[in-house]
Amino acid sequence: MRHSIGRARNFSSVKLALATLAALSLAASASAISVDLVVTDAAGSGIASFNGNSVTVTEISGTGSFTVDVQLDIGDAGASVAGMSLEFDTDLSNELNVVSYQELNWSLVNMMGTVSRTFTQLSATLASSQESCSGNVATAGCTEPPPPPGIAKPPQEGQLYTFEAATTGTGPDNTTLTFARVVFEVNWSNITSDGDDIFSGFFNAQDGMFDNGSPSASAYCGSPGSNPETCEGDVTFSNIAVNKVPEPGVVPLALLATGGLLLVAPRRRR
Ligand SMILES: [Ca+2]
Ligand SMILES: [Ca+2]
Ligand SMILES: [Ca+2]
Repeated sequence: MRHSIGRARNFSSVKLALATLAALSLAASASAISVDLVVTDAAGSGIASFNGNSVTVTEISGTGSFTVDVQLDIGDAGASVAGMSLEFDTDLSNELNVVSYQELNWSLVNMMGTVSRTFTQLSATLASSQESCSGNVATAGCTEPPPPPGIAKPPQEGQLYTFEAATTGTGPDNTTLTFARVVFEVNWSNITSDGDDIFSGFFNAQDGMFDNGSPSASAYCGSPGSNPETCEGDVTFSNIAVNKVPEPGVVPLALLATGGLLLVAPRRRR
């Protein structure tokens, strides 16, 4: 099911389910899960290239957008619960807008080539979402609520909080799943080559992942700086950078300057 970005919805059922499963957590048994953000497609004018964790935008304005798949690379301890979030434009630069996002189900997927396992959403949508905004500017998704007259609206980062899936039985293991899919459009005038712009992590309080441990699932832990982080290394996250191609005028101007010197030089020798 596809969603456009909107305000927070009721997610008490997600919290309850995660809390219930968290309460079952006993001994630790670690095996890594990697959350990989992968740019899988781009459309519209102005996208120069995309490759894995990066998108390069031309200097030409247009309506370019690109698709990010959130992939879970799950090890042999498996995953019975997985919840994670995305943040973007955390530097408040508003380089990106969300066009759409999806959570994806795996019902009766043939895991490991032998058994069918169900790994499905606990909630029909996200816990909450927020568009990145430039402040007191009516940009896409940023007009609700409108700022009162004469009051500046502060800029804000983008948030897509808690993509989740879970099972009450045995979840997937030794596989890579496309867990969620997000389409972003670029705001040309704001794009800069400033490092990562889209981040994956345990950013929301209800985020977390649990293995297939028997009889009770054990919690995975996040990478340093994430929440939870108490036993770092079980879950690793990746990011995406959206950059501009180098200024097209720089090289031609340099060549022109060199050519000008060459033209001037012979005259001096006369
Ligand atoms: Ca935005
Ligand atoms: Ca940025
Ligand atoms: Ca950027």
